[in-house]
Amino acid sequence: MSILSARVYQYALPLRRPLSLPGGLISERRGLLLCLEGPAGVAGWGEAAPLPGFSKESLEDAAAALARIARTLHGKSLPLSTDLLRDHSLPPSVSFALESACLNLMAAREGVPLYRMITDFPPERIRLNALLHGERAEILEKAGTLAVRDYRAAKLKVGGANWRAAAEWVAEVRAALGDAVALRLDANRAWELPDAVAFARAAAEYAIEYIEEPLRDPRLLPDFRAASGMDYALDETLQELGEEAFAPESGAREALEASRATYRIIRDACACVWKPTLFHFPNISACIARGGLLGRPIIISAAYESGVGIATLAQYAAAFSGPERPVGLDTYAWLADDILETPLPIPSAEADPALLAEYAHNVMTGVLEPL
Ligand code: OSB
Ligand code: MG
Repeated sequence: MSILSARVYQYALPLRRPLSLPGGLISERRGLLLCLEGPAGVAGWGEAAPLPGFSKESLEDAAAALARIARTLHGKSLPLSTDLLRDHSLPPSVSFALESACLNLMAAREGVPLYRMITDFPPERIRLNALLHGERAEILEKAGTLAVRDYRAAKLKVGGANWRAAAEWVAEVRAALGDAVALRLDANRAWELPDAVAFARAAAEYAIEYIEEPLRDPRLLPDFRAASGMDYALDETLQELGEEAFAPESGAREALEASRATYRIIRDACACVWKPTLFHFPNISACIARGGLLGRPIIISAAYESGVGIATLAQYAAAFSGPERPVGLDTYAWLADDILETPLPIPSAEADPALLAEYAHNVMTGVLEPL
């Protein structure tokens, strides 16, 4: 199938409340959409929404790169050659937009959801974790509702100068959650090893599933696990790994043997949190689908994308995380509006990826600004 047209749009969506990011407070989410059109009017959408403070590229960088690659796509046939993509050395958000627009177009043409382009294994639903982020009182109130809403996991941000205060906060949230909901933590690399270990020992009685990125220095993650007994997951560290870590298992083992430290960091991780908007390169999906990252479990996660991006991430979640492992799509709840005719049925404890794919076909192009 050939690409007949490639259009780029810009959106700005209000947030329910200002979001505090490393780069400052934002009150609206801005991003870019790529719409590829094939024969007989079938369309495939992809989203590039760099997150200030987390993405290396700015929105302006992404817009320039997306517009540039879009101009080369007319008449190209799908699947695109990886060489073409590498030649353009696209920023991660744009690489994700392009991959997902192409996969969405191929899927639309076959009348199936995107995840069928990656896997034959068809989960009818995915599970979502609840994100506990915001004011203290709100977090406790939300935590108290999750068990009856059938959530299986919640994710809480921890960190800060005082590990004792962090452990007390975890105790309070665990009390509000009850015992039925798994509790995941994220320290965004807040601590030196001794404080992280002290925290983990104090928090152990609150049944922590894992903590994302406890350490300022990720090379010490295996030591953290050995000393504290707490499982850790990789997030920021993934973005710093070489591409050899993503190659399928056998090749990766050899390549990684050369760097034993990296091999241990991945091997000892209980999961890898993958946010395609923040971290992506051509062919990464195929590499991971074939067992890259030493086959560690993948938790697909969002970065405050619009409904187009979130519905796509639900497809990736179906393909990479499977039906039982809760994934991180709850950032959608922070948007006060969407560019879809019908907003996605999120927040919720579970979702049907095929249904979300259908919702995401109906983009309100009238509210978008052509680039
Ligand atoms: O630190 O994991 C993070 C979103 C944007 C940027 C960074 C992070 C996040 C999330 C996503 O926490 C939500 C989730 O993983 O459940
Ligand atoms: Mg994280």
